Amino acid sequence: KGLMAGKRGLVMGVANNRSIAYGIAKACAAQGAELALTYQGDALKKRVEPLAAELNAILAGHCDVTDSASLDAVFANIQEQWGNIDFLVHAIAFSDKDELDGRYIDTSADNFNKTLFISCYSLTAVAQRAEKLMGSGGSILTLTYYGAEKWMPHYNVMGVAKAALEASVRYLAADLGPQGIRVNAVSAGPIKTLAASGIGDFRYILKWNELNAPLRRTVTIEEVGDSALYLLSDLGRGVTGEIHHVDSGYHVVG
Ligand code: 0WD
Repeated sequence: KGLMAGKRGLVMGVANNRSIAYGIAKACAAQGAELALTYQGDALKKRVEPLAAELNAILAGHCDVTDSASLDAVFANIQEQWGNIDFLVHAIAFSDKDELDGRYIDTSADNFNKTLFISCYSLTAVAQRAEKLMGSGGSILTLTYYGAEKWMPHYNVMGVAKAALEASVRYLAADLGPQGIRVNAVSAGPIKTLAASGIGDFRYILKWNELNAPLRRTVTIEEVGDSALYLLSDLGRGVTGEIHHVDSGYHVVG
């Protein structure tokens, strides 16, 4: 029963119950998916454990994408427990808070590298490992933001990372298409999460979207989750390399 019945998926990037990854995980679980969640460090483990229990999900372990051994361990763990997976959600991004304010031109080389590595390269790193566990095809989904396409105040180096992430979606889609693995992104409108709280003037961005998006409101993690279902389930079986906006239509006016 359900759009995701019989499907198993790994969801990376749940930090708490406000995380977009949690909204997607909830939507998948409600449609019958079996889930595995990763967490970044012990502090987040405490938050993720009860969410995993609520979703009947297994914990696939600690994963910091800057530590390839932790990535390998997570995928080895999944392979051991499940053998294969049908989908993967990548909802991971990071940049130094000090540089999500002010001007892009002031980005340091260190934070540029870190931001691009964690927010962009990590999708490729997980796709390399997921490919081996998606023998009969699969669906990989990442999260991006409109700041990849247009200048946005304070988004700075994260906008550059998201532009590279969106290009990665297209290249990965071409590489993995012959094996029936689809790679897509949801470009979500602004949502108040832990990661978003690091962005300068975020409340103003939310308000601006409320006033100017065609639907005259912001989106919720539940709405992002429901749209993600289309790309993760067989409903989206003909779709790959796509950047799907779930943003109350803001991208047509902004
Ligand atoms: O407005 C928003 N919130 C939008 C977010 C609009 C459009 C897109 N997005 C994207 C983000 O850029 C990100 O890619 O959605 C994705 C999920 O972000 P979120 O749900 O907004 O934020 P959050 O709940 O904080 O989850 C992101 C998590 C991290 O949380 P914190 O806040 O502790 O950094 O990404 C994970 C971590 O759990 N993460 C990592 N995971 C593994 N290794 C790493 C890392 N090195 N760094 C961050």
